[in-house]
Amino acid sequence: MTSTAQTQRTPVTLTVDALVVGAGFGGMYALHRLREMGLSVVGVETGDNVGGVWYWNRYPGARCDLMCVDYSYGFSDEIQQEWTWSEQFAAQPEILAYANFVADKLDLRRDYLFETRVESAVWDEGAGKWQATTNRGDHITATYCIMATGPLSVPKDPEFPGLADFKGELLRAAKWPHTPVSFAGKRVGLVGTGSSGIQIVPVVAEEAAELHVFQRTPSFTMPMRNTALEPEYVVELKRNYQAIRAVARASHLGGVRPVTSRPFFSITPAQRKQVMEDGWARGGLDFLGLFSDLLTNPEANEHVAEFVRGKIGETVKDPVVAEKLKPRGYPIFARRPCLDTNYYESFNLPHVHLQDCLEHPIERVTEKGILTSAGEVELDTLILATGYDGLSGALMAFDVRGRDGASVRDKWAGGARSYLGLMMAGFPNLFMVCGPNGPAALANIVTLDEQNVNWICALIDHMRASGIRTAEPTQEAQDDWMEQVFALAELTLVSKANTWYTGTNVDGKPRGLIMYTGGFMRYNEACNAAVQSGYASLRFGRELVGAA
Ligand code: N01
Repeated sequence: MTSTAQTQRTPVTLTVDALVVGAGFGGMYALHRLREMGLSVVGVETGDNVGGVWYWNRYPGARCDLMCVDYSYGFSDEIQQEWTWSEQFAAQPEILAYANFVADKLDLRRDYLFETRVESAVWDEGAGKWQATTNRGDHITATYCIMATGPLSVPKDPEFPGLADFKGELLRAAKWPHTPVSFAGKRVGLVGTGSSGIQIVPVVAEEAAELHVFQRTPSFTMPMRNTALEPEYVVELKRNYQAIRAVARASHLGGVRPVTSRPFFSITPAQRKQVMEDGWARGGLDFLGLFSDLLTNPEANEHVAEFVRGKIGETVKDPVVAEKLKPRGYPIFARRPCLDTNYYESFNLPHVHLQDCLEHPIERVTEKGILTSAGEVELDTLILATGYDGLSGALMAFDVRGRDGASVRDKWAGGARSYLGLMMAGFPNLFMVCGPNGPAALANIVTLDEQNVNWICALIDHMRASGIRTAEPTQEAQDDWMEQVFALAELTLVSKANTWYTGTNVDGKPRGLIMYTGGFMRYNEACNAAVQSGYASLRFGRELVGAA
């Protein structure tokens, strides 16, 4: 749902050096870099403006749970000096304003076709180019195709039937209306208690007459303890940006979050408790960096999980509700860590009701509300925060065909496979930004976007300087990379939970952790090694197929 009716325009036929799909942080930077290199570029974006996930996700409470100092571009000192963040963790309107500020500054919009969705991208062997079509009837021929389609851009509706029957207001966190929504005096239902649902609950609870939170799997969430940025802090931040970015680029997570080399059992129980109390009191994602073996040692993980369960018990007054909110049966942080402001506290309000879908599963949506095995809950408004077909969903949502007409949908039917999360065997000159099998959601995405785009641009630069028409990874190189991805996945507890990380949230999707879990720094080293080897893992083509 966009803010305005779709703008009328006539279809265009374009021949460009590069097509960039998406105007999120990755796509915006890709378009800028490629243009700086002297290439003709066109960007295509479904929304009517830039911002990607921050354009669509306008739900109440939407806020980045990474610190702005990490979740912002570092490629331009001018941009980081001119832009001033107001809070440690910015809210969606401020992040969207930032995306627009960058787009203005770099004059990005003139090369975007907005309100336009790419429907197919097909490799034309004879021309050695990509042929793309859009839902507006456009035809784009491009030498390079950059898929900056985002790891979370295909929302997922729940499986239970009856959504179309609901006579009240139906809202989706992932595609929130651009006009204000009022909950005053309303009976509101919310399905989903991942990062989105956890942000929505406290804000809607402030206004709604009744709020029913339909929870299937409880998530672990920690206090964000967001603060306004003091002017003195901002001055220091701006003075030190270059050093901060350098630390982020050389870190495990692509950010400046504290990390430690201290294993859980290396200190006494009393010390561990104190470390966790201090981390909890500081808030933010500091807690994740308290122990080095949190995601590799199940016993250590369980101790930390129990500490957090204890905090839930201390916060939620009704012991029955507290018990239902305590996550069990999967390692803490194997699902994406959430940060909240007053999530658990909301359940102390008399008009906020936890509906336990494990005990009483949702059977269907009715005209009046939601029917569970315990009965019907009548609602005026129903909010779905039921997640996404993550990582691979975006590239499988439209028709992408490489050599011999092979489609990404077929190639990835058994699970997404790629080389460095950047390229695919059999898909020449097609690049992914933040693609599956890279660190994706396990690293700070803006640092990763910049690193990916820089790698892609360096390769394109090399190709143009050397008269190379096509580049693609060899099947062996891709298989080697995937072996590394799978071997590392075996070592981490992250693969042990049912989440969008492992694809289990989508019916029929093969289970598997399709993210590189070796950390951003090691990933970056692997990408650099590929360049230093003279791109030995890539097959280069200099002639057009069939050319004399
Ligand atoms: O989605 P999710 P999300 N009946 O998949 C439930 C990013 N993000 O939009 O777990 C009942 O985490 C489902 O239950 P279960 C972030 O990377 C970032 O919240 O399948 N419930 C789950 O509780 C995050 O990881 C920010 O049992 C059903 C929920 O829906 C990613 O987006 C903010 C159901 C989906 O949770 C996705 O988060 C927000 C059903 N039939 C999001 N079907 C930042 O701050 C699904 N559910 C940067």
